[in-house]
Amino acid sequence: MTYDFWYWPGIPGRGEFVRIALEAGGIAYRERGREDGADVWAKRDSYSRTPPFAPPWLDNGELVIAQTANILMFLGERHGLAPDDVKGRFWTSQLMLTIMDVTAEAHDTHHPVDASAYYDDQKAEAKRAATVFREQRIPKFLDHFTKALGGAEYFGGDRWSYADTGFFVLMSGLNHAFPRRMVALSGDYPTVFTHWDRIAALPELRDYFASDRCLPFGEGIFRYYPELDGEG
Ligand SMILES: N[C@@H](CCC(=O)N[C@@H](CS)C(=O)NCC(=O)O)C(=O)O
Repeated sequence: MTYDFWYWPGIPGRGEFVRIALEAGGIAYRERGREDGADVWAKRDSYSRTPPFAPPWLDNGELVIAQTANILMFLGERHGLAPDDVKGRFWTSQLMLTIMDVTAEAHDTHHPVDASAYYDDQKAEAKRAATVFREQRIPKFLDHFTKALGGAEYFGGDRWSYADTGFFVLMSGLNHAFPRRMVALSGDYPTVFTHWDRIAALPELRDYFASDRCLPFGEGIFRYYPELDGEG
């Protein structure tokens, strides 16, 4: 069985959280939004039952599942990408929802007023939002993920889950958007920076990272504007 995976072409975006779990889990999928002639919005509008509001979504012909964290909970259960006890399942989902919260906040640093307007039209507000995000929110989240990891190798204990691969995407995205700030924080939160490296080194992801399926962040949710990265 091969999943149809739908996301915008050209950028990793929120789709990357799902894509990396599919790749790490060795789950067969087709990246439908990147195929010639694909029309993501038209496809979305074609669903009459359980329609997605926005990409990413997964379609296996029987189920159409949207919302990044929800898709991952599904994949976690179906494909063993999360612990299978109640505590572990909800803990993994909880972490993933927090990762998506941080992601939304990171997006809002460059588009704090209007997601459909140009960055140039909201630069002053972006600078203000980015300062708060950089100074207060990133450390607060890194502190939380340090506690969440505890002394364990992975969030769920002794095996990686979709929360670990999702965390990897988040750290990579933050590093793309706020490189100076992340370097400055790396000494204060060594546990989570080591964890980021640990997931980067997973043998399950080696082929993916070397493939053309793995795209640079570019102009997606995580964007690099030097003026939003502060002094470090
Ligand atoms: N909470 C949703 C957000 C989905 C979302 O905002 N998707 C973006 C792309 S990353 C989109 O295309 N949104 C179109 C829209 O909101 O109109 C999730 O986590 O999947």
